[in-house]
Amino acid sequence: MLQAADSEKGLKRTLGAGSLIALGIGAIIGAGLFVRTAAAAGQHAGPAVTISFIVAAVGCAFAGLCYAEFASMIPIAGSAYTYAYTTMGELVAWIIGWALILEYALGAATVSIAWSEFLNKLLSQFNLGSISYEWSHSPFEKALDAANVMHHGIMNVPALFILLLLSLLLIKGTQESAFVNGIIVFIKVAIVITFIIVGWKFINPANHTPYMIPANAPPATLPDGSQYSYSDFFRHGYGGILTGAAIVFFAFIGFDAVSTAAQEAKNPKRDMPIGILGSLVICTILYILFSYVLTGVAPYTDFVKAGKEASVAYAIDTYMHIGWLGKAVTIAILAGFSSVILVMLMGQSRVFYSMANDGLLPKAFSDLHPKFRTPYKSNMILFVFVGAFAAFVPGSVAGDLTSIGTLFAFVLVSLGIWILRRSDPGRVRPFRTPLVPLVPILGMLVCTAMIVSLPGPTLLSALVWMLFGLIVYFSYSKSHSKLSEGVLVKPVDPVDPLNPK
Ligand code: ALA
Repeated sequence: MLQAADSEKGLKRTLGAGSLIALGIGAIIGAGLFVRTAAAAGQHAGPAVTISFIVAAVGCAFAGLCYAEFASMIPIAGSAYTYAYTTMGELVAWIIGWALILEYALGAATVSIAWSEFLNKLLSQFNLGSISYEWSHSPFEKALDAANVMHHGIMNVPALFILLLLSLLLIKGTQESAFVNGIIVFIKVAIVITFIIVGWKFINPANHTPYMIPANAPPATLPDGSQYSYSDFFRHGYGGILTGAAIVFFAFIGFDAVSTAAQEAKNPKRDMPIGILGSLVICTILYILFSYVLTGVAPYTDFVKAGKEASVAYAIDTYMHIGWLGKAVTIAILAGFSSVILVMLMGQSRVFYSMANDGLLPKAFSDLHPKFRTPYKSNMILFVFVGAFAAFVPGSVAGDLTSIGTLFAFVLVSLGIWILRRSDPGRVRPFRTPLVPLVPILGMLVCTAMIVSLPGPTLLSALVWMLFGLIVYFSYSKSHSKLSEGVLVKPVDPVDPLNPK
């Protein structure tokens, strides 16, 4: 990390504001929009999931401005881990790095589980049968089929399959993926806009009335036959909107990718905030319109029942009856998810790479392939780790953990900007977060509010994960740290398949 400063100085400044916005949009539209929106609407916010998107976007905007200051100040392309290491010391960096594992690794697992849902949908849309419930769900899920037979998940094989495929692609590090990624970004945005325009005519005003879930809403029957009650504070009204925000927050994850391109921006001072906020604003508008149409086409209660899986394709097939659109959406979503998984797996291996270079993780995480120059061992270890979650954990749990990890990193980054302004006021800051400390404080507040609104057991799992991280740090990383040994090694940068130099 410290050392990486030298090796990354050579990046060319080629990106203008428009390219930065496109980069952000490409990294963010995925399972958050196409899967988690329906879950948030069905279980917590109802049609008011549109407001959830605004709350999540506000949290992202505050944190995003803080990210931009770090990104412009520290002369390397990197993640929050790198910023923290340089400015707040090793322990905070470790904590952020450990939280980022939740963001990237579990984010990849969540999207691969969503990929599995849509693959099954595609097979049924083309009458090609389906992968059985048992082999496309985690052991923690069960559902009644049409014949009233109960099925229990065993393992999510399609999720594992797509992860394997993309891990192999990353190991090979083909530069063609940058081109393919560009096409996928275009398809993703096109399909969102098409759904909004075509779906608008199918909105049934009754589905939007009342707009927030009332406290006395009747319970819905889940696919496993049990009842889902809306009486809990976080399952109706404003509490529901807040939990909805924490869930759809997933849809914004990845916008910090823009900040990692700070060194390639032509004019970071002007273009970084435009890139970060521009992609956020455009996505927020698309997300609000999309979720407005989705909850207008189908009643929100459908999304806890039959339409729980592959919800967008379900709504089109069930209420709009436009066969071609359902199929086109499913294909586009499968392609779109693949690009998000790729970015997340790559982001994770980059974070591992930096941590291993600093000595905090074993060297295997930074070993490069002799021919492909990619961190292949790290990619393989990551596949096993992410694959275990994808195969055996429900998508909703993995998704919530991803949101917690990311929100937590946002809180620390916001705090870091505030601390650094006081501890090192004279430092050169090509981009300055406006209104410090107000913006960092608001960022911390909104993100913390979203964290605490997530389900208790998931919060507990995240806490256990973070404590486990501290044990690893104090029992291994601290004593192996290159910084503490005073050893600086100049690493060779791995190939970045999505951003070839
Ligand atoms: N924002 C990305 C998605 O929604 C992670 O899939």
